[in-house]
Amino acid sequence: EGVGPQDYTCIKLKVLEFAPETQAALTGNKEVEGKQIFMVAATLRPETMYGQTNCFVGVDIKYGIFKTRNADELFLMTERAARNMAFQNLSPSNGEIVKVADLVGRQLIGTTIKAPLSTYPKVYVLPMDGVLATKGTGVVTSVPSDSPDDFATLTDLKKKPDYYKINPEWVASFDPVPIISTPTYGNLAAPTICAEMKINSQKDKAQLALAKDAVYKDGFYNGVMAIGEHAGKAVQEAKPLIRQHLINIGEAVPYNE
Ligand code: A2H
Repeated sequence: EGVGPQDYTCIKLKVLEFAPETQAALTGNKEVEGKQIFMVAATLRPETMYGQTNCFVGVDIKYGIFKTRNADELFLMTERAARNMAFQNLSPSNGEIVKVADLVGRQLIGTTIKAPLSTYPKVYVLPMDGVLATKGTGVVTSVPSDSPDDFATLTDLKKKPDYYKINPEWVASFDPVPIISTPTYGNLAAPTICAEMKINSQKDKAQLALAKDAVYKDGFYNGVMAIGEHAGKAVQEAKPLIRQHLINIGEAVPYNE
């Protein structure tokens, strides 16, 4: 990271229902009532969105709900991301940031969202240790089929729901979905490489960094879509098409930092 500008796709994860205490805290907030709230996740792999099983936040990270250029829509993300977006034509006016609520990641755990293209109609917001407040939006959408970090974290949560203070039902039926196939890692690249490298937890950071690199490169250069409108096409070809489609239908926005 930090080598140069990064072209992200920000995926709009529509909030269906906040965790109960958070819903209570937001009730009566006139700026929030009647608005559609989106948790906004920055990704480098828009073509993997079919495989979303959940979304990750950092429990101690501070988030805000911000006005956007669309009066009916609010974005939930870090203030740092809101500041960047304010100079990318995504806020009410150039350079303007309007925050309507403050939240901390812990309050978001258990919130349900609608993740664009996901085969699961409703997924949960869950905790991840490694979410950085200083990258993207501080919200990470989880694709455990193709991201070793996401797979290792989801596996931790399934093994130790009490330790991570989550309801086991929020993870139990959410298995990785085969979405991309490669000759080296088959159609579940992240679970395959985690097994091969004996990665047992999100805490295996050095191993995960190597796995992430290997799967990312292999998926990009050798991957073929196994699901969706572009099934059978190379990932390299499908990636910009899926990205543009999500932007066209209003479910994603381009974002740079
Ligand atoms: B990627 P780069 Cl399937 N903290 O999206 C930690 N990680 C973050 C983050 C944050 N604040 N914001 C974004 N990310 C993750 C999908 C994906 C991603 C797949 C495979 C690999 C992969 C689903 N998660 O990233 O440091 C997001 O996860 C491997 C590079 O800017 C985002 O893309 O290069 C990626 O890290 C951005 O990482």
